[in-house]
Amino acid sequence: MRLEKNKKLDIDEILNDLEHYRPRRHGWHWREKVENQKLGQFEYHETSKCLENSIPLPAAKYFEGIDPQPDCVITTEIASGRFEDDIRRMRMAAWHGADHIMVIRTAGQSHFDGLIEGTPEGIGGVPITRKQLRATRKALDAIEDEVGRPINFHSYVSGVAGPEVAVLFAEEGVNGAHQDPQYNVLYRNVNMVRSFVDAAVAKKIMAWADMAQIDGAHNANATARQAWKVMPELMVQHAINAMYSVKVGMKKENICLSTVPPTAPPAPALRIDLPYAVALRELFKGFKMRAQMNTKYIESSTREATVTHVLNMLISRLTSADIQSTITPDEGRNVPWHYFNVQAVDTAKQALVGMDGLREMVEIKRDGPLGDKVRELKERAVLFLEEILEVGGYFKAVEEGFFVDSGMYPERNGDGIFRKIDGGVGAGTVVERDKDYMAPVCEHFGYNNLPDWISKPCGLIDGCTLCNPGKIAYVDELDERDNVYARLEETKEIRENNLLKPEVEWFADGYVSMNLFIPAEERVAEFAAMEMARKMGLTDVEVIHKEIMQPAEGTYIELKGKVPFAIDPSKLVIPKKPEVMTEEDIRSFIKEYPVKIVAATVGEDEHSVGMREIIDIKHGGLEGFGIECHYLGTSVPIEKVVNAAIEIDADAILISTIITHADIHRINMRKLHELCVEKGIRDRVILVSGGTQVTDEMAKECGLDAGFGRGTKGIHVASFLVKALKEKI
Ligand code: Z98
Repeated sequence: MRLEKNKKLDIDEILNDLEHYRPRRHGWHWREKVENQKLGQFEYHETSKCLENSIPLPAAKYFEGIDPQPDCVITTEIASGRFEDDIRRMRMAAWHGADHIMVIRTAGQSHFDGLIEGTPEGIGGVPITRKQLRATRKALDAIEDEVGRPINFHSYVSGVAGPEVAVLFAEEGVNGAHQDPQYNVLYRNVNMVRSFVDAAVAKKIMAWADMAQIDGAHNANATARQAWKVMPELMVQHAINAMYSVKVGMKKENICLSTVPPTAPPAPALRIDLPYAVALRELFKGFKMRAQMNTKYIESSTREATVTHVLNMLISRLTSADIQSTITPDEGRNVPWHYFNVQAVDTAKQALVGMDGLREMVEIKRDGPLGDKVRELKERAVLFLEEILEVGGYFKAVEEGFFVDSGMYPERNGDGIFRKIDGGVGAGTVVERDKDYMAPVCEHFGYNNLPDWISKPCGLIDGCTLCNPGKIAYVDELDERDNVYARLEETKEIRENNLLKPEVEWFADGYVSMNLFIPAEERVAEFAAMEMARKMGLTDVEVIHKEIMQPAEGTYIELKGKVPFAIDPSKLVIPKKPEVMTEEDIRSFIKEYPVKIVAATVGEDEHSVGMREIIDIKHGGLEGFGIECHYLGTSVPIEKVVNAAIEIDADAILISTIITHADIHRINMRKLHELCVEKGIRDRVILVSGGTQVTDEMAKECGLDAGFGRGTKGIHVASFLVKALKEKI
């Protein structure tokens, strides 16, 4: 399957013959770092290979369109509840620079006790099924070809179905997963013995598939009442999962610590987070750092989240990050907007590239408070581990509530998470293998009573599903109502007739977001805003963010709601997009053919700002391109403008008319044209008019060559002049 840049992903093509689709590769892909990479006018020290197709940062237009890609993998989390919508968002994110796409549920993947099939719609995320994974991998295979960089596909190996999920992921070419038995124990109340046995099996399979593993330590940070108090515990959790994984046979470079800066402003964040980051990287040399973004203190403000994110990335650049994660507040407010995902990816790209080479100039000062804190944190973590040994090991420690306690170790407040060794989901399900236990599969953890002469266990059964993918049983939709075809049917009319509806979560859901400032106190503002939205015809109105500007003066509100209509784009009257030349092309023409213009606000019109902005160098006006501008002022009679043009032998006359009373703007435009004809210069001089009410059509009707309305910039006029002059040469 090949994608065409200007064509949408075709879901029918993805679903076609999915039964036989096989992932092209296994394993994780790290970005390929390029030393001293030269792009445009600059040299970069912490970037990787560029993409073949991408959307650069908005300011790239001032830098020859370059799109440097940081050296670390960049993550985005995408899970709208429907994979057919997720894949479109993945493509957009990939074009902006994401190469780690986590398909998650915001809650509950680990509550599934077995594998499910088909593609049921998820609540707050996508339920992981074979069909969903396969369709997504197929789309990602095409997307990675399009952007020119492998994309890591990722989800969770958790819950009591963890080992089955791991096999499924290995079969379907999933490249990374969260796997941490402690997560199940602490947050999902899976029995601890079961969770660790399952983890050994799952990790073994993940190691075969060369998947990257992310642990779950960050969840202690997000769950703890005061997130920075669990810093010593976070290190302990990392240590337990990391060593357990090494013992099972995972490569160190595939084991990623999910590390999160524990605080956020208004806390003095860096003073706490930076020593923690340094201590962690020293203790865990050789493992990979997945720099998770702080989620504990993100609420609904995208601005606040962005600042925290950038501070987090300052830490990544001052220390190290192999994977940089991005999260938007949308997970919390259940609005998986495409564009916020993309913006968060851009935030990461922008911040990391902006801080390129920082460590060559700035050094972390070890003597002083940072060094002391680093040492203290390590000591606390080591003492924590020693106490675990003293009480009889990890299981005992969990029984005694050692974890997610609100005290900073060794302080303990007795409010940690307590679990019993014989309690929780799946308790009592672990049994010792019989002496003659034998499993004819290759990647198998633990005791397996295979005869000595067998070199490949699955040879006994003509291959396991990892060695012989032909054996994988593909089950299509099981639910007659909840399946991808039924969902596509709902939007068929819109798709087939090429209609357009705004969307947020799913194709054609009709959702829009709106920003309002209401001059009232918070509660009144909230309800007034919702009423206003309903009066504007929105349904399902919900406030998604609010901020008090001043208790009495007013409140800023963001809300979402649905519009009931669709638009037929074939019925739109879309004026032709004016072609704008590049600044360089305009400048080089003018250098060769010097251009002079006369400009004025005409009639009895004292508005000077519009015309001045078009001319002045500061905001990209005509002067900046080397055009010689003779500005005559305001309220200038047409005769005077024409005479001035004759006097200096101008190439063009630019008039500005803001006042339209009694159609004076049209009268003046016509007069300009007629006077130029009368004086015999009309063939030689280009006539242009501008103003808030002016349109190109109107100006042409009045005999001029062009008209420019609202939003015009110097470059638009300069482009037009150069093109018109080229025709005359
Ligand atoms: C992240 N946004 O890390 P459910 N296993 C581990 C996890 O950390 C998680 C799950 C499973 C965060 C997401 N993490 C939080 C180690 C979740 C899956 O809700 O139990 O399915 O979570 O990127």
